[in-house]
Amino acid sequence: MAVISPSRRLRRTPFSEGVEAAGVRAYTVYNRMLLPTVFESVEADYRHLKDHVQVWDVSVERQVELRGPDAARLMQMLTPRDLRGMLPGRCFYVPIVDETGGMLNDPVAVKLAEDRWWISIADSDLLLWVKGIANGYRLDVLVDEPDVSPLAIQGPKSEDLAARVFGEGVRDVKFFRFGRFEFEGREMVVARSGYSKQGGFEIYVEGADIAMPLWDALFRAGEDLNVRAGCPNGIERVEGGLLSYGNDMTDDNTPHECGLGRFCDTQTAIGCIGRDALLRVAKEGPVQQIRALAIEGEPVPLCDRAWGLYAGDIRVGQVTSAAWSPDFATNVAIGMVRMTHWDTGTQLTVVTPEGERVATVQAGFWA
Ligand code: THG
Repeated sequence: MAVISPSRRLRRTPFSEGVEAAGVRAYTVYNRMLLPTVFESVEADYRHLKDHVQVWDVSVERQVELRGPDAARLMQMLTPRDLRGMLPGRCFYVPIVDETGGMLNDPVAVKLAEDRWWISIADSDLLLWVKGIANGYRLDVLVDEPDVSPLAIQGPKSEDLAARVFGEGVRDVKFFRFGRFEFEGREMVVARSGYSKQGGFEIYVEGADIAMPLWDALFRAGEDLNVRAGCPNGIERVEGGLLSYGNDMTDDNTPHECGLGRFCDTQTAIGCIGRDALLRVAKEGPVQQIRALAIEGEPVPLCDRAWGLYAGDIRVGQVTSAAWSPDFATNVAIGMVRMTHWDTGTQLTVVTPEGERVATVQAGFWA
């Protein structure tokens, strides 16, 4: 494949210097910004992530900030997850839906205060939708993208590394909650979260000027922990069933099709723009749903277009992410499968660019 030409439209991040010095080998584009995908190799990065600790430049997880008296009302308009019980200091994984119940994004909502929220977005232009709603409904709320760039610490040794830089107090931060911790005189939001199943933290770095000092401090502090630069790993996240917006689901899918029904309280999410549409579709139940699939044979190539899933000649779904898993010694995959063929153990044919393979519907994800 050819390289991508750099330009101002393709944004660098406040950590790009560090990422380049660490020897990044490949990037993807996410929210019009650079997201590393490979350092040593996807397999070597995977092994290291599962055994040690990595620091990830996930600046592409841009924040949509809501600030003002109508912030909480606006947040609830965006999602069918009931936010009434959500206290400041909490993070919620929230499906965001349009008026048809279609998924627009699957961010992490961070409640800083009753009148101040960050929506830590996946790869779609959510800012435009949120600004449109705020203005269309004449809400008393400011909506913008602040200078905040998340930096993730992921892997089994991430708590030790975080404690060395932010103090022992970070050990008490519970999953999907955050605390405020000081670094070089600056208060930082540090949450226990991240796009891996290996555990870790996400630091919401406010102000590009403090980004490289924090990056450097983490690498200095983690030398004997074998800390390395890393990135969301294409093998590990499929094993763990972490969905990728734009890959595994789009605005054509409801949260229920995405297996995100557990994050919907559509009955009580009063004000949610997609509520009526979701109440209608939820009555019938989804006719297709995300499934874990094992694909037999040699390692599959990267999945850059949907691979058809067939039962004989009949198309019954598609595979949207796949990778060879060294730990499970099979190709692990995420697909959308029609109801008639989604039961555990169902054997299907997947058409990969390298030919047909047997794909078996799994009971759940691997990790
Ligand atoms: N962290 C932050 N922002 C993000 C991501 C992140 N923005 C982009 C992208 N990732 C959004 N998508 C996801 C997908 C999965 C999860 C978080 C964001 C996730 N899911 C857990 C799971 O499925 O096991 C836990 C969900 C829960 O129980 O609440 O973490 O990673 N800041």
